Amino acid sequence: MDFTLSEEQLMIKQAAKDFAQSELLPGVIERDETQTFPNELVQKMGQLGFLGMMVNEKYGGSGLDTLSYVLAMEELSKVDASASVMVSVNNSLVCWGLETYGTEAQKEKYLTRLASGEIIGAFCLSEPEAGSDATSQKTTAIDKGDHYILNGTKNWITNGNRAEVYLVIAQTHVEKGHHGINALIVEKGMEGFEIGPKENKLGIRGSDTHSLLFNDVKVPKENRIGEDGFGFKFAMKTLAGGRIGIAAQALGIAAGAYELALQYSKQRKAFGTEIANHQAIAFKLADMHTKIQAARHLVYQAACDKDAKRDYTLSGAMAKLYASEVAMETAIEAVQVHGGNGYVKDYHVERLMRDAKITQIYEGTSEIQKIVISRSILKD
Ligand code: COS
Repeated sequence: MDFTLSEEQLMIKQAAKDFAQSELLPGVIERDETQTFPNELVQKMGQLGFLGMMVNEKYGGSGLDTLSYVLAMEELSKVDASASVMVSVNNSLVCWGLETYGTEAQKEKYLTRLASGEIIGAFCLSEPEAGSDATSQKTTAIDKGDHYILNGTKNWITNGNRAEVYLVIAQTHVEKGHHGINALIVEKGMEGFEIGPKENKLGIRGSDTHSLLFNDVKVPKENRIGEDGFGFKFAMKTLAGGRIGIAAQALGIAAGAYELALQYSKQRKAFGTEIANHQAIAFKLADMHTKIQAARHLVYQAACDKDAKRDYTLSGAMAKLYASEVAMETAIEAVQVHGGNGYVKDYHVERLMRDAKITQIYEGTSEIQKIVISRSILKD
């Protein structure tokens, strides 16, 4: 594969890098500590087109390819994974799902505002008892003719409070199992829709994660995405692309940690020389660099598969599985290279280490990726 980037792709990568350095880096430690992320920063990401990167321009998006999106995700994630998860969920799960499967009316009403970043969306599949086992949906959407009545609880929802539009997966026909599940567009403020307390998380602490409670929420039928019973397929297809975004986030966290370790190792002296001159450190850097490049190829491959309209379920799962392992490993080693300084917040690597962990968990744990990969290679 030739991953030579076009001029446009290089410009996007540079724009994301500049934005990360000038706007995200200042205050990233405080945002992590206080678990906050100012609206102005979200608005700026919207103005720069980061929130609807792959959406067609006619719906207010930037009309870019997946590889450009991945490049931007990588650069943003090097500095602030809380910002990049917002970007990933809005782009891959919410906008892509609506653009691909929504009706024209749904796109006009919701997609245009989501793609421009005027509002943010959330994707609501996980429940207290349905994370990896996603078919076991307890949230119900009972068909009442021209509307559904939605009841249940969703857990660990990214953009939980910030979002205005929520894509909610719920069971309509229990007897049909996963073929009876629907995806509904729920708006903030609908009667009976409550946002639970914010989760106090290990990492990506600037991103707001909440549980959501639905108590007899009346959702119009025109808010259903796709045919009756399409909801589980919708979730699976959407997540297959979402995993490319999270793989790119993991890649960015790994690359960010590596760059900090490299820089530090050329400055810090021990035993009369820069620590990079000690083979113990140089070999760590060599391992990091090699694994990151391997992860990058997997991530770019998955993005290129999506752009070329090839099946990307397998390549996306492999990219997420590997890149998230590399992120965790690299961030731990970057802390080690920094020694005592790595353990304090000012040097950023401890935050990257905490942020890395979630990439092995959300949008399908590493174990789920192995199910997807093994089923794919065994089915032929
Ligand atoms: N694209 C389209 N359809 C898919 C699909 C994909 N990538 N993956 C699964 N499906 C379909 C299957 O084809 C099947 O439909 P049919 O019965 O019509 O053939 C249906 O989904 C159920 O699939 P399966 O029988 O394989 O279900 P399982 O419960 O055995 O496992 C996994 C499905 C494990 C792959 C799924 O539950 C999963 O991805 N879980 C993780 C969910 C997740 O990522 N949670 C995190 C929440 S988002 S932060």
